[in-house]
Amino acid sequence: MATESSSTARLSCTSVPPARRVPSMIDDVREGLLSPPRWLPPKYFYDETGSLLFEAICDTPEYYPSRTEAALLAEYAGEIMTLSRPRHLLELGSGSSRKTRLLLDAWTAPAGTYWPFDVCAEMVASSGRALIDDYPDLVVRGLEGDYHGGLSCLPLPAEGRRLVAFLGGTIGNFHPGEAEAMLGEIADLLREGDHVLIGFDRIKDPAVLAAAYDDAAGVTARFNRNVLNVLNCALEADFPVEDYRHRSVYDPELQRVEMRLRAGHDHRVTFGRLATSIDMAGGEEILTEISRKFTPASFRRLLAAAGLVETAHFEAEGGLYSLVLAARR
Ligand code: AVJ
Repeated sequence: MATESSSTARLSCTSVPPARRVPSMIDDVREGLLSPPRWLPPKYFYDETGSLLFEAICDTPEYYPSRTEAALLAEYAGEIMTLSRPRHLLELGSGSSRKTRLLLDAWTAPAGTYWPFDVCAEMVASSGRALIDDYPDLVVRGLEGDYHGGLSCLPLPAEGRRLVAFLGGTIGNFHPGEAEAMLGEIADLLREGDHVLIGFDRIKDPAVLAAAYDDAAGVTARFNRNVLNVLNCALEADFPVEDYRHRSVYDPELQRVEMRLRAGHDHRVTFGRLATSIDMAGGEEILTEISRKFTPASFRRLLAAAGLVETAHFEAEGGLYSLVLAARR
C-alpha cells in the first residue's frame, strides 16, 4: 500500500507502489536499442534538463498543442466541472499542475480533494504547497509514482464522485494497444457518475505538424538529442550527442509524428553499465517518440475499445486540438 512520507492537514505526499513491474532503463535499452530497428521510450526525455526543454518547446510559436489545450481549459473548465461535479480530481502526470489551475478555478464544490500523480516527487510536493496557498479550501493528496506500473494501487477513497484528468496529449505517446490498456486502467477507476478528461492532438496539415515538432529555434532538436545525454549519464554510455541530427516525420498511414535521431557518421557506442556496445552506421536512426494524432471518430473508437464513451467534446478552432469528457460505457 501507499506509504505516508509527509503531511500537513491540507497537503500530504505519498508514494504509490507499482501494481506491476515497470521495466528499468537497462531493460528498455536492451529491448529497443541494442539491435535495429532502434527505439527508446519517450519517458527518458524528462530529466531536469529535458523537462525544462519541454517547457521551452511549449513557448515556441510552432508548438500549438500546449497553449491550445490551455485555451480550451480556460474556456470550458466551468462546463467540464458542471458536467462532472467531482469530489475528487485525480491528475495523471500532473507535473507543475499549471494547466490544472484552470480546472481548480472553476471548481465550486466544497472541500474538493486534488490528487496529483507524477513520477517526480519534488514536483508533486512543490506544486502541492503552492496550490494549498492559492486555494484555501483545497485538500491536496500528492501521489508519487509511475503510471506505467498501473493504477490499481492508487489510494483513492471509495466515496465521492471522481474526475480523472489525463492532459497534454500524452495519450498520443502510446502505441494503439498500449493506449487502449492505459484508458482501460482509467476506466477501471470510474464508477457510475465518474468521468475522465483527456486531451488529444488532431490530424491536420502535415506542414503544421512538421513545424510543431521541428521549431525554427531548434528547441525540439535539443530536447530530442538530450535523451542521449540521459543515457550517457545513467548508463555510462558515450553517444556523440552533437553528431546526431533531429528529425521529425509525419506518417499519414499510422497517423503519427515520429521523432528520430539520425547518426551523422559510423561510430561505436559503449554502454559501461551494460558491458556492451553497438555499432551505429552513419544515417542510421533511433525512433525516440511517437505522437499519435486523431480524428474525433478515431478517438471515439479508442475510447470504445477501452470501455469508455464520450459524454462531451470540446474542440479548438479549426479542429486543432480536442478535450473529451468520457465515462464508463
Ligand atoms: C508531451 C507527449 C504531448 O507528443 O507533442 C513535444 C512531447 N515531443 N515535442 C507531444 C513532445 C516533441 C509531447 N507530449
